[in-house]
Amino acid sequence: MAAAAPTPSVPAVATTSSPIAGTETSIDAGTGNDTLVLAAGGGITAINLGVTAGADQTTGDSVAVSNFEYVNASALSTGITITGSSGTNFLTGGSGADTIDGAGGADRHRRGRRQRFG
Ligand SMILES: [Ca+2]
Repeated sequence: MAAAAPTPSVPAVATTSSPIAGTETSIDAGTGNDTLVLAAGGGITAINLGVTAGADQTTGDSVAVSNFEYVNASALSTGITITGSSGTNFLTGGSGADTIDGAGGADRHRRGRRQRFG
């Protein structure tokens, strides 16, 4: 399933199933395994997939992002912190100095210069 290319003005987030226009104030992935794809940083400094279901998973942005299981931040050149949940997470960092913590579960990690597996 290929993600549609985000438009240049899009900042923060898109899902693999439906690109986000950049004007949303909340994005709820709902049930299933969903990938949060960052087309640009949008001010996000940290992503925590382990927050309570329905809670905001991103820090530093103005969008309430919830119920994602996977993160693909490969488009970013700035370092961010990505924390997984107790379930299975696929976490992909960018070219910056990322800190990635799987936080348990059968995770897969890619890229990111600084990674802590667990
Ligand atoms: Ca947020």
